Amino acid sequence: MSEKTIVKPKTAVKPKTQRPKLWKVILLNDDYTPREFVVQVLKAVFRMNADRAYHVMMTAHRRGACVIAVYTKDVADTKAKEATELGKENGYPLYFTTEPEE
Ligand code: TYC
Repeated sequence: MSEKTIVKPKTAVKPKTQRPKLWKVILLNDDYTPREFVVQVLKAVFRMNADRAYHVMMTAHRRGACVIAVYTKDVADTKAKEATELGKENGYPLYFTTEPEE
């Protein structure tokens, strides 16, 4: 038997931390929902302050859509549904959608 020991080179193993993919919640503009109502929904469902809610609402109003925040898929879906539902209950076509981040 050989006395030689085979030394395997140690390769540094990068620890892989699995981050869940995040989903964007997007606010879509429409012609009917009152601006103030959109602001109220943004404050209530997405915990925004008045200034931020107004800014986000105006961005969607001018550009047609605005990314509101990113969450895990479950949270994004739930919040988008809840916010859309609030509009519906009040007779408005206000719509929130979700989309995966790149
Ligand atoms: N465009 C609406 C209006 O002029 C206001 C509005 C803004 C509606 C943003 C939806 O996502 C929206 N009353």
